[in-house]
This record gives sequence, C-alpha cells and structure tokens, in this order.
Amino acid sequence: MSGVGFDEVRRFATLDSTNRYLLDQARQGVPEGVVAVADHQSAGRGRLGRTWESPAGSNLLASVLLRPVLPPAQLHLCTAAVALATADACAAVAGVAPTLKWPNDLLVDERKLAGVLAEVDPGAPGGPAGSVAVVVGVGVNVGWPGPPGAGGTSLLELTGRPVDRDALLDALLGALADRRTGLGTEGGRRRLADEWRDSCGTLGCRVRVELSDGWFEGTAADLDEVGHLVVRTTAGLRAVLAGDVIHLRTEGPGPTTRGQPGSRGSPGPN
Ligand code: BT5
Repeated sequence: MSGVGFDEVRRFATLDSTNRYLLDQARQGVPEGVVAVADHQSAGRGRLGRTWESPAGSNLLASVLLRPVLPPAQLHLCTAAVALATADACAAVAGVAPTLKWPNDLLVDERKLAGVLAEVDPGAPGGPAGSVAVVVGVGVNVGWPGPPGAGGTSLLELTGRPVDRDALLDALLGALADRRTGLGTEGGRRRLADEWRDSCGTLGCRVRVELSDGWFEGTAADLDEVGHLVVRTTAGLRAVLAGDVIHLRTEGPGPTTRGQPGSRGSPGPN
C-alpha cells in the first residue's frame, strides 16, 4: 500500500460497516489516517438511514478517519476530498471519468458508480486541538452495479474488464493525500471547493431538492466556498446545506437525464 500518509490499512473479510468500525475506533482515540476496508458489509450504511449493498468480494468498501481542524460549516469538504480522490482513482486505474453529483454521488451517464458517506463525532478524543473526527466511507461499484432498480453501474460494466480493487484503493489514497493536507489550510479548502465546483455535474441541472421537511425545485447555480449547493428558484437564490438532489434535466439544449420522482420527500414545495 503506497498511499502517502495512510500507513495503516486494516482489512476485514466482513464488518457490519467500515464507517461504524472507524467511528468506534475514533472514540477510542486512534490517530487520523487509519483506513478500514471490508470485502463484505453486513449493514453497509448509506445516507439518512439507507443501506449500501454489495455482495462479498465484488466492490470496494473503504473508510478513512480524518481529524481536520476546520470550521464546522466546512465539513462538507471532507466528502468532496474523498469524492474527488475516488474520481481520480477511477480515471487512473480504469479509464472511467465520473462526474460528481452533489452532495455525495459519483455518476457515469447519470448512473451511480460510487457513493460517499461522511459521519462526524465531534466528541471523539485523540486529534489535535480544535479538530473533529470525521469518518468518510466510500463504496465503489467495481464488479457489481448495485441492486436492481437502483440505477447503478460498475467499472466492470463500463470497461468490460475486471478492475483490481487494491489498485483502486491505492490510487484513491494517493489522490487523497494532498487533499487531506489541504483540508487544514484556508488555501487548501478554497482549492478543494474550486475543484468540487469544476467536477460537479449537478451545476446547470434543473433539480429537485428533497429536504427533511419538504422539497423544492430550481436550477443548480453554484457551489459556495464551503460546498453548499446554491439553487436558483423563482423566489431567488437558496443555499442547500443538506438534502437529496434529483437531476431533472440539463438546462438549455441537451439530453433529458434521469428523473426519479421522490418517493421519500413529503408532499408539497418547501
Ligand atoms: C450513499 O448513500 O451513496 C453512501 C454510500 C456509502 C457506502 C460506503 S461503503 C464503505 C462505508 N461504510 C459504510 O457503511 N458506508 C460507506 P445514499 O446516497 O443514501 O445511497 C443509498 C441508496 O443507493 C440506497 O437506498 C439504494 O437505493 C442505493 N444503493 C445501495 N447500494 C448500492 C450500490 N452498490 N450501488 C448503487 N446504488 C446503491
């Protein structure tokens, strides 16, 4: 394993969740940079209580423990750092260049290749003063495209050949090293936000934003300097801190893309 700065990769045949495992480790004070990888998860986590599925031995399931010193409003950038590193790794190892869908998906032709989940424990001991423990997990569909009906794809499906999961992890950790350092400086965070903006396929799309208490539609206009999505609505610009985004279509000429009517959002605009 050559990922600079990630010296300890803990490998497991089965875990309930690599995120859960590393959050527990964080509470026990393990240092930042520890990586957990599992061949199989019995209770893989998605966002908002959803599950992440993957048959044993088919996909990359990994989490890293970060302990950045950064303003709480900028914690989104940890997700960005891992998503960008994952996209780089897919390009380097498989020749596949996904776009990022805000806030946490990697897509190829609107199909989900990978998902990122960041979980925070502000009270976990062991980091530098002012730091917060953030576990960022990523599931990359290497050989299995996700459950039927979920709209996923895999590197195998996209390239027609098997892709080595260890090589992918190695490339991911290598691509994360500088970005991880950048999380600790203002300039580094600005660069990350810029990179995220450049890679974010959500910008320019007509979107439906599902929040815990409703939904609204608009056009994704920008990512602000801390990674919040700025949506233009008929009532003006609105920043979204957290939520699910559905790409309805690209504004202007261009193909219609996936439109999945929300099944979870409560009815009515927010
Ligand atoms: C995510 O959630 O996309 C975050 C996924 C993070 C998984 C990693 S694996 C390593 C680490 N340890 C964990 O326990 N988790 C992280 P979300 O946006 O909520 O997407 C979840 C939804 O995607 C599910 O409700 C399914 O509809 C769908 N789904 C489940 N498994 C999938 C897969 N392998 N590929 C594509 N879609 C999937």
